[in-house]
Amino acid sequence: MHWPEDVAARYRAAGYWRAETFGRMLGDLAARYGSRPALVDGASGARWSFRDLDERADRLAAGLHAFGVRRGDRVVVQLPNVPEFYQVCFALFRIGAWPVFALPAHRSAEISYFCEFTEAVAYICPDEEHRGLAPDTPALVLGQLPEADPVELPEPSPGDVAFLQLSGGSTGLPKLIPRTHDDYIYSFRASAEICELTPDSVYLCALPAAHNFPMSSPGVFGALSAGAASVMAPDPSPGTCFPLVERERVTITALVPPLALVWLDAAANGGHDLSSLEVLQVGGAKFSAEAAKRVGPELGCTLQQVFGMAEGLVNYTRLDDPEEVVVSTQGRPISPDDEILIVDDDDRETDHGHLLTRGPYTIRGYWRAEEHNKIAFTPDGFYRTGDIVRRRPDGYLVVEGRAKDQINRGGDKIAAEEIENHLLAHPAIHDASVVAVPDPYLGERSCAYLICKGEAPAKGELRAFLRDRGIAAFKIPDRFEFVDAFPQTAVGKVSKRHLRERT
Ligand code: OOB
Repeated sequence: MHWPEDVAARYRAAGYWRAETFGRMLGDLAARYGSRPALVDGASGARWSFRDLDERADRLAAGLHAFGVRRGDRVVVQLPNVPEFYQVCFALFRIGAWPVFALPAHRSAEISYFCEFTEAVAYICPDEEHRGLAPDTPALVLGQLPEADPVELPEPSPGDVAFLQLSGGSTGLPKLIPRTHDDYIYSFRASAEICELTPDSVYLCALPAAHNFPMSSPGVFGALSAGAASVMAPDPSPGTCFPLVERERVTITALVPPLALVWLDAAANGGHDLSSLEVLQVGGAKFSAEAAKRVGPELGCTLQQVFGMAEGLVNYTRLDDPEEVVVSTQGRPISPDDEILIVDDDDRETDHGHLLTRGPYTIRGYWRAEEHNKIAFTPDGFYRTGDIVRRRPDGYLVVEGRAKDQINRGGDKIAAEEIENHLLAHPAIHDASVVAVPDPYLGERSCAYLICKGEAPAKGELRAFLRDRGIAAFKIPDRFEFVDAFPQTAVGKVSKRHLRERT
């Protein structure tokens, strides 16, 4: 699962891995930036300084330790965008326990799976109603988290796993991504540099805080590492965020493409002073060149395209890149040591095909997924991203498509197989195949093609059935189509390409 020792030594020698841990990083930041704002609660206006965050992390670490949380234990964390999100992260990092970052949209099917699979010792959730999502795991509710006087806790090693992030996935069950202190801290420090963050920058966390993009690209961790403040927005709508941009003089934020479109349209109506905004990052799904061209003129800020993945590799357009590069590419990697390999279906090198990558912050394997790792990684440690890209002569990447069996619904990732398995549990369904269909707003929506055993169930009944199985709402297919048979490939597998072409 880890990097070979000679590779690790190279990353240390190059200065990427600096033998730092999250816990120590926060202590150093508190010493350096003390009373400067670290986190602002967008809803209440509460402000936490670097020192506040450091002290609250220590008190919570002591409380969680007294509760029984130990080094290496897993704790499923499902919290909204509030400063406490980061208090919980740093408290667990100080103990050396691993947060498992669930999304706010996850429901009982996902949460109970994460708790069981990771053998979590606790589930930290937003409110009392969430307790029931994981009935067998002790729940700790926001607002009642255990705090105690700080205790001495041994520091974890920089090479240790710091947390488990979720993969977008293309298999029946989501895979867990082990990120270490060394590798993650490098990725957001280098990102903060690329995004030119200074202590006077103000980052707006508009997307769900648990997602890798607003967490580390450069995200809140990158902002903290640069001594900058982060504003936690309760939701990403212009109605919520525009007043926050104005009030807090936000300089940089990150959105997925559909939200960027909503922001562009809302900005045209005026009413808020967005002049502090210097950089709008857009990523998570392909941002069309037409929409990209609108950002500069209509929002008065620099667009930065971000093509990243929770498994590691993140590409950015640079802030001084010419417009042509910014609107028509998805950037280039963070690190000179990010290795990019583009191959055809037979793993022969080309400049337009499957993207494989390896580097100082890209994992070498999913956690407890030995069989899947044989498919998802090459024997020499390259991660098969499942993305189809083209590399331009200048080294910039253009995302051209996807080979993985996934729907990218405006940045929300849906593994087709996961939804097919839920549909197959319905007594009237004989076979199911879930595919992406193009959508002008979300980029893609999901469509379930179904073969029924007898009479087709009502579509409303199917939606209710999936809701009752406890899956996140964004995974419920936008469309259902009933068919007698699926088109097949030459070898007799379901041809999703032909299914997609039917719509
Ligand atoms: C980000 O991370 P994930 O793990 O939710 O999803 C990764 C996948 C990529 O493999 C790719 O298929 C797609 O999302 N993707 C993009 C994209 N950015 C991500 N596809 C086209 N254009 C883009 N700009 O989505 C993520 C993680 C860190 C930073 C930004 C995004």
